[in-house]
Amino acid sequence: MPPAVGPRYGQKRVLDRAISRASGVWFGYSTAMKRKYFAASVFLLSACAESTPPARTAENAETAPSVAATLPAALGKATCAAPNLDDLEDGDGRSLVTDDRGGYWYTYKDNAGSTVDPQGSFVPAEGGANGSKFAAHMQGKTADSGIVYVGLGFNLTDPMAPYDLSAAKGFCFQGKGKGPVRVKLPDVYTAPEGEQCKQCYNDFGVEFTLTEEWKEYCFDFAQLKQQGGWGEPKPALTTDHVFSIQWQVSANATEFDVFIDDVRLACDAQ
Ligand SMILES: [Ca+2]
Ligand SMILES: [Ca+2]
Repeated sequence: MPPAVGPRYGQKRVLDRAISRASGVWFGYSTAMKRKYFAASVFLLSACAESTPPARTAENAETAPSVAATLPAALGKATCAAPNLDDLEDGDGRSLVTDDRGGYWYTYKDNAGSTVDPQGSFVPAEGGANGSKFAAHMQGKTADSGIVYVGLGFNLTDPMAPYDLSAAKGFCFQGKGKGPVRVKLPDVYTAPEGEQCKQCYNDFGVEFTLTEEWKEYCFDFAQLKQQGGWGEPKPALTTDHVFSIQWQVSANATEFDVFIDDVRLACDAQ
């Protein structure tokens, strides 16, 4: 099933947290000395943590894994003859199997106390767009403080691999519910699975606000931006090496109720 998809803290942040926990033992030592002593254990801690929060500074880039020299090959290529990514109508947790696609839906969340339902195995919810039977759904509440994130998404392929969406100009989906949402597309330069980024998870995306009624949202790939102030800035989404599509809520203390349906590629001919 799906790999870890959440963002991570910077190592310094984790380090300082570990130092803080052990402060009673460290009386008389400078913070710099404590950081140095803790470095090895914190490296292990950050390497093993499945959903540690995002790197928001560049100061510890030199401690991150080395960058791979070449991009991994795309597993498949979308065509505009088969633009549908998923309509959930078969009632299972796998996106539409066509053009080498067919990755699985999942939800994910931080370790700061946010809640999300469903969690674990994904089952489509009843009540889809345009009178259809099923949609993808998540609901819950984000934690009051800390760096929070919850999300719903699917990988384009299974096993998870880069996939070529460059035949399309963008994508569309139906959405309804409650909450500020960022739809984002982890690509080969922003997802750790691409083996290119040292400070990953600042994916190209765009914010929108859901309404109570179903509505179609369409975005060109060229509209998608990274967030400012963290991660590794890139000029644009690498449309021929995309891993996933995710709908994420990142505001603190926010109740969310997100329904997504009829996810498809948008092509010039449409
Ligand atoms: Ca399915
Ligand atoms: Ca549906």
